[in-house]
Amino acid sequence: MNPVAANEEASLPASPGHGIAAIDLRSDTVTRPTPEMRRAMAEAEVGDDVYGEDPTVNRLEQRAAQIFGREAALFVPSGTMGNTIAIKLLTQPGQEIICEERAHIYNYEMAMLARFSGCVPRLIAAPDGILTWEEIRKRVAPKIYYRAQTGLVSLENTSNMAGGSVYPPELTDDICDSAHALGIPVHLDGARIFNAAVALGKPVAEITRKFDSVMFCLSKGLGAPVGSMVVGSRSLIDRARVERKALGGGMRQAGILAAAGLIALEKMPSGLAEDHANARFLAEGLARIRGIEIDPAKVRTNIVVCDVGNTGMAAAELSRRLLEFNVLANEVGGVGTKAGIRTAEELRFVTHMDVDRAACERALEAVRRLCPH
Ligand code: TLP
Repeated sequence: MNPVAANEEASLPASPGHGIAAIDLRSDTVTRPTPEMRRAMAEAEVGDDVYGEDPTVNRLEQRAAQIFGREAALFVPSGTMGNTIAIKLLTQPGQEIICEERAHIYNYEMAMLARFSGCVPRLIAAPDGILTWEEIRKRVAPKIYYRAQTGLVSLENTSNMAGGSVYPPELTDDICDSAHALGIPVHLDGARIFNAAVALGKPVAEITRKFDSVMFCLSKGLGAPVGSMVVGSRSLIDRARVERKALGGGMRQAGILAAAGLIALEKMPSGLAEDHANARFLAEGLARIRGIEIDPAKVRTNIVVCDVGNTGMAAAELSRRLLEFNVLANEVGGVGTKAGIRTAEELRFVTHMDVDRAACERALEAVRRLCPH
């Protein structure tokens, strides 16, 4: 379908905000559990998971380990906790962690890498959020006793604030091999690794096999209400269980949540391709609006980050005015830089299972109405 024609036909609420369901493109974290998940939650067999006695959590952990081709997995309440635990296990206080400047672990995790692990970030600004070994190598600390040593490289796939960009597997393999050759472990913030896998047409096990630890989220595009997982070797996961308890993440009858997680893991990855197509559709429409900068060809997963600086409106204002049309999109400026200065006017649209093509058409039409032609 011609997206422009579709936009022109798209209908908007005559009286904004009244009785029309919101089109919530703020994040894929807003997805609600499916009826099948709710039934499974109600019927879940449970026990006390701090004693290792919750059969549903145990099943979820075994299944996640199997899917990722690893020895073990741990169910954690959030992606932030999963990253925090992995970073703690792979570093020593006083070390540096190399990551991209837009990384979630640096910008949105309340400085837990410093608070819990005693590390500092060594940032790299990379085109589209995709690091290479060549760039990383230049930031590895010299082996001199009075310099803080590089303790970890942390990658994010997909790279959220860079517009859901995807690492080519040859690049991540190369980064892992090269870092390991220097004795540096590599963590993957794979909150949206299933989106990357779908975009690449490869299994998650294949694209994550060389990382020392992998965190992925059940509660984003996969639709579970709560929960993330850390996967790795048996000894890493045994130690991860201790750190999870230290953080207050020991959950008791968590099988209620794991039951939804199992469905997220088994059934939901197949729906992600549709979210990706909707994001591309949104990006193509946004690219035609004067003042909005976005390259639709770069949109390969479910995230669209566009620069709205030339629309005459700040991103925060556009976000606020979209509310009049019941369209929700977050202003996300300030995590990346251009020539060392924080980028400011960025708006993010995230597609997911609770927004269909018609909703995306309505969202686009709302942006068109607000931006001068
Ligand atoms: N991301 C959220 C916000 O915190 C920005 C979002 O709406 O995208 N890693 C990545 C790459 C993430 O995008 C997120 C959440 C996390 C980790 C943390 O997951 P939670 O929210 O479960 O702690």
